Amino acid sequence: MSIDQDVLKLPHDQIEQIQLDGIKKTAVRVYENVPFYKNSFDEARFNPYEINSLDDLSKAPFITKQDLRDNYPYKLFAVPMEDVLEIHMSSGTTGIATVGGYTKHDLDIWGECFGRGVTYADGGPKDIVHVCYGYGLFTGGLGAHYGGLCSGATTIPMSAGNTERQIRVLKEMGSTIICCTPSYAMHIADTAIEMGLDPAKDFHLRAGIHGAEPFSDNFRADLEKKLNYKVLDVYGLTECMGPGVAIECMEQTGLHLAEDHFYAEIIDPATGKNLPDGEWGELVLTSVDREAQPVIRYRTKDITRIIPGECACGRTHRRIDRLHGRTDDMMIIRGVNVFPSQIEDVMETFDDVSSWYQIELSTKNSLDVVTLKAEVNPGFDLDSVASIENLQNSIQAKLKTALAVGIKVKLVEPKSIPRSTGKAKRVIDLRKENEK
Ligand code: DLL
Repeated sequence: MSIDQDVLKLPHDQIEQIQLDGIKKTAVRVYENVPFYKNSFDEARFNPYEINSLDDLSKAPFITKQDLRDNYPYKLFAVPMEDVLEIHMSSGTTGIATVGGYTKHDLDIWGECFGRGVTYADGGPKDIVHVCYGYGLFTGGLGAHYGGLCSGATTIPMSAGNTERQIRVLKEMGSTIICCTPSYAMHIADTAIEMGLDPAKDFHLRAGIHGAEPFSDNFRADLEKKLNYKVLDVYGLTECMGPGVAIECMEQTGLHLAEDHFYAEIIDPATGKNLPDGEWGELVLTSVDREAQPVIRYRTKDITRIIPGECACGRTHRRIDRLHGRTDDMMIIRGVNVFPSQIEDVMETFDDVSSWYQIELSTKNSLDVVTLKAEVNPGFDLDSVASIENLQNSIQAKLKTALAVGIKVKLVEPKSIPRSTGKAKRVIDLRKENEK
């Protein structure tokens, strides 16, 4: 496999033709091979033999995570099991895990999609790609691994964890592109600094391909400064392949969808109706050519928008905006809808507060209580009660004005919030436990 750069610059009507041709075949294939689709298309009176334009797809019913769970483990496979070469699974922390199956073709496409990200970072055979997403059922490690190989780069399968060894390898083996969650990249940088190194000089990184969790522009700027490299955001999900569905280029103005493999719609999550380009809503994805487990109109619950217009890099595949959260991240606090990213936006306006935070939801006297634990930056005097109270009160007041809801702020010492080698846990919901 190698990365075809021409397909990334095709006129958009040709990309749409690839999408239409692929989806026509895929919709018929799932209808004929997967009982779930036969039933759901019939129920919605959607005829897969009559797709004549991409707009016709909006008549198809959605598929949700619950449908994937209900069909656990293999009932959504559209090929015989002997054609399935690999299986991945989502973590299943909020219920039954969801499964993803891949044929040889699906693995090739996956490698190509993530490998595009390596080339977006101007990377290729001369690069050393250091993969410290977790290997295993999580799609991060192997997805980035296949991408590294497909781009022709030397690929180091570090997996996540053992941070001191990551640092030694980064320093001694000349890794130029690092792939891991943004929070783990920050943890690696901070640990290196604590070890007396200057990762901006001692590492040889040019780029990081970071994703699997939201991260703010400030967090990105901080990372870029500490590691002296450029951060490209990568999006993906187990249900639709894994990382590489969309990746940023060096312009950092949104993530190019791999439009020859995925058709994206943005819908209003409340009504399910399609929204025009530019408007924020829920991302819905359809597989163009996945074999083992294609999805038709998968509701991702991720909130983004299609960025109108073309990217300055000249690639024609449309871009989605950086994700600000998921419809199910939304907390309803005393009737007010609040997203963690809104809290983060307020916190970022305070210089003494770092980007490590955790939101704790609890119940007291049947009322929701939200406590924001935020680490102060090293150097802030936590021994001075007056200065802590002052800062806590100012953050609380600003949150109240911005969100119209009372949030208790508790400033904590640097490094007191647990670090993760994978996705950072930003919200801890204790409300069910409090009810017991
Ligand atoms: O997180 C796949 C992945 C691995 C993506 C490595 C990027 C890099 P899941 O564990 O199934 O798969 O979680 C998918 O993570 O629906 C989003 O809510 C969130 N997510 C993924 N990428 C981003 C991102 C992997 N770049 C879920 N920004 C998705 C924000 C992201 N959230």
